Amino acid sequence: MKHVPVILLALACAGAVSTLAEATEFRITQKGQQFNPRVLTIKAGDEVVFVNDDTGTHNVFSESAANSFDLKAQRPGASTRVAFPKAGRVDVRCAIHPSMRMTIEVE
Ligand SMILES: [Cu+2]
Repeated sequence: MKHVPVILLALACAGAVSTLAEATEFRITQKGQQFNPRVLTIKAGDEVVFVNDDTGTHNVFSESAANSFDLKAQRPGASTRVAFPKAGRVDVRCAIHPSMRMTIEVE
């Protein structure tokens, strides 16, 4: 009888990748001068990788004091990991393109 490794199946089916520290890693892309997804709910301690899939530079930053960050100039193809240690709503913007907006709810 064949034994299926259940834990591996569970990891393969999850939409996000768990790390050893129990933090979950999410991914937000920037393409066509839009964030995808536009709304994301995560837990305090989780991490988000911001990926620039566009042809131009972006400058992602947080407008919220709860989790403040500024990725500065992020070139096409670059990805940057950000940790979100505190609960609260985080409004994410691009300093170069004011129409780029998204929200991360940190629970
Ligand atoms: Cu931008």
